[in-house]
Amino acid sequence: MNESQQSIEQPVQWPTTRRAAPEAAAQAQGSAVARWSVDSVEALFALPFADLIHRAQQVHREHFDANEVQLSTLLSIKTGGCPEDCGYCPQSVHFDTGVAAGKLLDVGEVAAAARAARAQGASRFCMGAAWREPKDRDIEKVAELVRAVKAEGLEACCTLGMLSDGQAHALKDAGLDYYNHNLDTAPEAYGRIISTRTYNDRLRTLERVRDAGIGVCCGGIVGMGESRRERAGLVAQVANLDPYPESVPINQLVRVQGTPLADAEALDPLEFVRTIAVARITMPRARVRLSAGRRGMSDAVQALCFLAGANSIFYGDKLLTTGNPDWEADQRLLGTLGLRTC
Ligand code: SAM
Ligand code: DTB
Ligand code: SF4
Repeated sequence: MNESQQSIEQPVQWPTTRRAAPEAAAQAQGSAVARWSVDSVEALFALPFADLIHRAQQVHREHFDANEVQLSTLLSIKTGGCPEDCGYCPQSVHFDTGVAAGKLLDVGEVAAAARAARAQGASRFCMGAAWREPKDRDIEKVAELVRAVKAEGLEACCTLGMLSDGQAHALKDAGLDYYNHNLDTAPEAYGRIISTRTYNDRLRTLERVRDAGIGVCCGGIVGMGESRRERAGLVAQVANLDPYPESVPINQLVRVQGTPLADAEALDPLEFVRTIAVARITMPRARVRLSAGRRGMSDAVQALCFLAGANSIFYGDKLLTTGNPDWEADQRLLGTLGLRTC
């Protein structure tokens, strides 16, 4: 066995407190928790493709039925006009993308969308808002939406930006099952993509969500011009959250005209598949979600993602503001692959 294989087999033991935030790690009191070094994650990326997929398959089958895929439907409940400057996002007020700012949807509209999603087979309904951080009065309204989604028999997920402790608890009290808050890229790449908040802001919200007892959904975007080492850095950050998230969305950048990343070089599809495999290996029990970017992927690439351990998709013809394969196309693909849904 060579050196890089050894580092893969034994993720480093890193003294840390329960939290993965750098400042928490710096105050480590000694409890040893397995952590993935960036080197060990990068070594996974560098495996021969067949070995990487085989390893991911083994981990996947140990923890899940490999023929089952979970379906989450997205709805933008408050679109556009966001004060943040995330370089990938069509909803930022800083970029001219043609996305108009809208108001928060009312409970009737959301309940109808949730009912339709359930009728099409989705089990989770994720509501996204283009906010940096909600106001307390927004949380009261979103709590009502969460209750409506739950009443339709779906798991409820929200992604609303940064939260205070009180807001996280209020969402938990309303019955929220999951909160999506992505780290998006490696810490060292963050400043190239976003200037209006820090990585630690993100980590703090994730901690508040966890502490409130809400399931954590956290992943990132690849194809933003990052290096492979930076992709490994993102996966290591997410995998080292303690505990790691229940859901891990891996998005391929949707290049939107008007955003600074509109002309980013396209990522090699096999590198996307590798990212899925590495996420599966480092987070064995997580739902790894093949997320944005599926419209640009062939059925063959999506099939490879499922082989690499993806076991969830965003399902429905729209993501937040951009397109997604329609229900019929996905039903066909899942049928062709013999995948059952849950
Ligand atoms: N405003 C909240 C926030 O940023 O957390 C919630 C909504 S935001 C649109 C949710 C996530 O969508 C982002 O964290 C990012 O990972 C993803 N996203 C946004 N634009 C994207 C794009 N063009 N391609 C891929 N993923 C994108
Ligand atoms: C996630 O990781 N991806 C979703 C969801 N969480 C909120 C959002 C993708 C957005 C793609 C661009 C758009 O449609 O606006
Ligand atoms: Fe705003 Fe979220 Fe888009 Fe960033 S990703 S601009 S925070 S909506």
